[in-house]
Amino acid sequence: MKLIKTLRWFGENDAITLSDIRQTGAKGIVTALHHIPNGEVWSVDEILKTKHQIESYGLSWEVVESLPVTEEIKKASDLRDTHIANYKESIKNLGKCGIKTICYNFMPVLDWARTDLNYALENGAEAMYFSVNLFAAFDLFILRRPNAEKSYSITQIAKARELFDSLSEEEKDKLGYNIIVKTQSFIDGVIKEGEKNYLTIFNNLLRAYNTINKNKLRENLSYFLNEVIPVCEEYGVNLAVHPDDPPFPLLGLPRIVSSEDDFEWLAKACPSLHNGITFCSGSLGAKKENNLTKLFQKYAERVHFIHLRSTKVLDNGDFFETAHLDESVDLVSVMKAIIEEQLRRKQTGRKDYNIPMRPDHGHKMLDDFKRKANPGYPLIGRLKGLAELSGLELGLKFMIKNK
Ligand code: DNO
Repeated sequence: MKLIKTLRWFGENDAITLSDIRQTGAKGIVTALHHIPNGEVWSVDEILKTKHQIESYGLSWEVVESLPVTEEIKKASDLRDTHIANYKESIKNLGKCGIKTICYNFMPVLDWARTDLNYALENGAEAMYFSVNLFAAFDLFILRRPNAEKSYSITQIAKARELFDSLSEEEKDKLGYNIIVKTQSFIDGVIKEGEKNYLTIFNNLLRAYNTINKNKLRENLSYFLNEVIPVCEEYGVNLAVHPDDPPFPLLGLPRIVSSEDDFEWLAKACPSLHNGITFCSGSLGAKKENNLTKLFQKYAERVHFIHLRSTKVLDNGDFFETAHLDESVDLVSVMKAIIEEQLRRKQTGRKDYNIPMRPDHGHKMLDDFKRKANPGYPLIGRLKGLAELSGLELGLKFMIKNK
């Protein structure tokens, strides 16, 4: 019984190669068919090409991250049913090829958000940081989203203004580009690398959600799940929703996978265990009220994929990605709960007790500075996380067994 150690790979364009990954101790790959446009069918042929390529390195394709749920499905436009039909076809094809875990998210427009991709740590490594006030500055004065001021208090607006005024023109451009394009394009975001008109396009995408509140977005997720989960059941595939990152509303958009309350709703909306969760400790951990261990324990039976990293939340609400095993975040008790869940699955005859896990993100360190990896996905930083987490798992398992 063990967690399946995986690393994410972004395909041919990734500066980190499969032969790098196989030296890290990871056995599994987490990837997607990034060359297929969002909303189109993943054919058996295309799936097998990537699967065989991964296997030629002695690795296995464990998880799809992500099979993108399009904006059309999220906002229930006229194209929704066509995209859902294509999604079902892709699930079927993945199932036939033996790839049984699919991660996806239901965040409108923006997949994840950070304001600084190169936050300098004391030891010389770099992490990713989210500043509440800088994000507000982006929203109010760079994006100039209509009615944005309604999302902030007067004090926040004043702080954002002060910050904005302190930025050079170059820094302003970089902030907007990083939030809208750089952190999104490589994970199949809606705006592609090199797009010049990104501010206008982004504002238009946001505008489509003016009439979609939390309840409506929940309705759209429920509709999607009740369509696709029967196909998952038929082909033995598990879906695993990724939590919102960060787990609080941004840009006036609704958020529906951020908290215990949301997980409760999700489980009720479609009770099948194929309707599962990607337990991402780093995303969930950016909300102080989320008790990671309790949250894991309560929804453990639905967890089909695990992302482990630690998030340090500061008093002003800012957060940054601290070392994977930073003691201020109790991943030791999360890992213990994971092992207990594996034991429970084994004892109750569930076959999926070897849950896939990846160290999520990683600090940029050492030789990482010589390579152009995607933000959050350097090699050495993730290798360090993987090694630490694997040791933690082994030690805890030993203790639990010999108790
Ligand atoms: C960022 C990732 C997310 C995640 C998607 C899953 O590093 O955690 O992009 O892959 O939200 O759909």
